[in-house]
Amino acid sequence: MITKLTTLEQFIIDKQGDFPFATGELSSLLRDLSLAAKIVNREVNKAGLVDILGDLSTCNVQGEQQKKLDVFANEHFIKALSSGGECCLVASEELDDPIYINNEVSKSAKYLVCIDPLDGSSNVDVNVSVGTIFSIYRRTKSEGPITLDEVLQKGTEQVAAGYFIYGSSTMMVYTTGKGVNGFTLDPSIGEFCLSYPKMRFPEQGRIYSINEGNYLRFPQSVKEYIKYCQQNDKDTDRPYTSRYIGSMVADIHRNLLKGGIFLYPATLSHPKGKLRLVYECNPIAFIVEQAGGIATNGKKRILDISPSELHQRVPFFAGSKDMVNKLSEFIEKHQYVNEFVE
Ligand code: AMP
Ligand code: P6P
Repeated sequence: MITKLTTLEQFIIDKQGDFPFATGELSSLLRDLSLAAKIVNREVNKAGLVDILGDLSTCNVQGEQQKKLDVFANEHFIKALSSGGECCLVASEELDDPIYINNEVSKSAKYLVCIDPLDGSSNVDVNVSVGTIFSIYRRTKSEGPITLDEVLQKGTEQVAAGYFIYGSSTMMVYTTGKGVNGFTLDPSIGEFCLSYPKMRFPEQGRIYSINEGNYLRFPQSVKEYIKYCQQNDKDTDRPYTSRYIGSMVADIHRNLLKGGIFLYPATLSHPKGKLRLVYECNPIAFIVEQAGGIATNGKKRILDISPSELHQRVPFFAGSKDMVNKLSEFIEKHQYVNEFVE
């Protein structure tokens, strides 16, 4: 039960206090992200009312038709990060190449940000929750202009990661490696307020999230796991419940609160998996692990994968420890072979 109002601002400053030598750069970067999210939230909440729906003629690097809100979100996060001065590079799902922020202040900044500005954006038009996913790394070089190889760091190197979810309420959920905390935006004061301190997966999960429309194209191990979830077994409280929103942030957020597993395997149409390692899976994996869960590509811990390119895709299984461990039993039994799984 929360009895005291703690704003995100107060929380960030309090946590900075745990690092006596901190300059405040990370705190400022987290604030820049929360500001951009408030601006995006304002537009998402009235998407049906203004001419912001509909498709742009352009396509993003994924070859997906860009919705105006995708572009709007991308622009505003880049603007906030560029003007904040604490980040020297932004890598975005919406852009082929990273943005190198060369203004006087930013070019010597020690952080870089990888972001999916509006994940699940195809759901905006049907009023379903969407989200922003972000990941913060330190530069690996202490001088000279930042280079692309500094973006391709393992997920274990993340300084911070989190998501904003624009749903029935707007929340920020993030970690800096010392647990996961959730903040709900109070529109009446324009502040994110601590609403879910120390978030942890419930011990037992019984929700599985997967697009079963791809069933015929799943590896045998995943097919058998789905059948396991559907079997009657009182002792293990099965059948489980199937819930799939189609916005990973929303599915992960629900599973984090209620317990569950999210699965996006490699399929025939996406032989490397669909989800992106650098700005979708790594930040979510950091959150999941910090909340007591597991995140894997079926054979390897997501955070241990060395990215080979910025828009690399991976198979992604993440959630409650007991459920991911059970899936792994099926994967081991079938030696889940996928040439793209390291
Ligand atoms: P800074 O000098 O502000 O970049 O902070 C140096 C390091 O201290 C960061 O990379 C974090 O590891 C930690 N730190 C600083 N501020 C915070 C904060 N507000 N929350 C969590 N960790 C922080
Ligand atoms: P499918 C949204 O496009 C996204 O990247 C994730 O947010 C979501 O979990 C997944 O793709 C949905 O993909 O193929 O099930 O529509």
